[in-house]
Amino acid sequence: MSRAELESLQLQRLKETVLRASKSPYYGSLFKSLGLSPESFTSLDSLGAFPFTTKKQLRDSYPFGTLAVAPDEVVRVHASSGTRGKPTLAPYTSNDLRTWATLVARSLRAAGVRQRDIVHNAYGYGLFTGGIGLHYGAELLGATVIPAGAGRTAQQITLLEDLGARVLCSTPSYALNIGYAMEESQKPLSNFKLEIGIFGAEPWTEPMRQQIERKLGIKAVDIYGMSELMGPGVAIECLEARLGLHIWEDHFLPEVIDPQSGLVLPDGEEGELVMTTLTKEAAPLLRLRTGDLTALTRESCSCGRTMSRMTRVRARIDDMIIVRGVNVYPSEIENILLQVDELAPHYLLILRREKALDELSVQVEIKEEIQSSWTNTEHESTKLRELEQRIGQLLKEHLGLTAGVELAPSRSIGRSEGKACRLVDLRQG
Ligand code: DLL
Repeated sequence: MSRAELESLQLQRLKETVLRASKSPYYGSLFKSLGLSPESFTSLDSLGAFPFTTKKQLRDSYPFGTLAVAPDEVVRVHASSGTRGKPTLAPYTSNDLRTWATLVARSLRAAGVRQRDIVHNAYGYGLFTGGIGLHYGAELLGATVIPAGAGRTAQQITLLEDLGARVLCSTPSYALNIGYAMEESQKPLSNFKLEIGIFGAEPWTEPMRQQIERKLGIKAVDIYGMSELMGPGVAIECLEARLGLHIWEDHFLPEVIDPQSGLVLPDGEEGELVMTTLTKEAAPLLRLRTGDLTALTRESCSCGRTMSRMTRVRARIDDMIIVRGVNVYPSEIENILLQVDELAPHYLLILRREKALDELSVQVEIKEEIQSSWTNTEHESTKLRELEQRIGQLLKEHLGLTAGVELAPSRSIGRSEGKACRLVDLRQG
């Protein structure tokens, strides 16, 4: 689709969306207080005059303030992970579910999944949209789905080996966990038929992608989504380029803003992703601030797809840590740690408050083979201390961060089955 065709479709769908949204209690009263009528939206640019919707506003309108259809038209409800307070709910009409499955099928196709494939789905099933979202999309594509869900890792490995899945879907941290468990089971990679991984739902880095690809012998593809918008399948990397995630712009209208000023940023500049849904019926959203940091590009992609791409989400704005005046995101620390050869990709960031100052300590596991080659040698403690100092220096040099570094024994840091929890905040006691 050309840009002009796409924009005309977007405008038509935006007008329908605004009309639909005006029927919800939340947007209805907002339109009234702003003196706006759905007819005010005459161009895509006119959306710029509309205020943002924040996650706090969604939480405050819990449970169904943004519902724009009669309750009996709702056929399913999911919820955001709710790691920060009350969850927000995501209601769907039957059309919404059809659109969702279609977009996940389209995403999987772009990631190289085919009808003949076996898809092992290790995203959690339930209120979280990962499991069920990937499930119905893969089925619509005609693939065979193994609804493994998250957890029981030993059984996952048996199923992967016996059923010969070519595609693994999970969070990146769980994929790594599965990779380590496969290694520990001492089964050679040649026993498995895995070739593609569809990983998302949490921030991850390029070095993490390389580690996962090496451990599992696959190509890893980044998939983005959010329950309030739909679930997984809002954007995905194409297998051909894996250079930014194509946003399905016939269903979502993306903007990137400066999180402080709220001004819309030009393509290529990193800021907060803001999304407007274009086809959602049950709970349409206008200019939702996602809290995710990314940049947009409308440059053409070598795969031939014309829809814009977003760069890999660098971080959630809410996850920013401020240590002694330095602002840092967990993924930036991950980027450094995973490039140190002696370290395993398992880490935890612990934030404490000492005499009114925030202190960060970085706990990271040392690779098992390194640990065993140093254990009980004369230089063990010197080597450990030198490595801690080297990591501390790298964090200082690259991020300006002063942090304590603690090397943790192999397998001592808890493994994730869903979204990894990297930060332990002990500041409130
Ligand atoms: O995580 C939906 C999903 C499921 C996406 C499976 C991909 C795969 P929520 O639980 O509502 O929905 O969390 C949404 O997760 O705002 C981002 O902060 C983060 N997130 C999702 N995908 C990515 C990604 C699902 N590829 C929140 N990279 C979003 C980085 C991601 N962060």
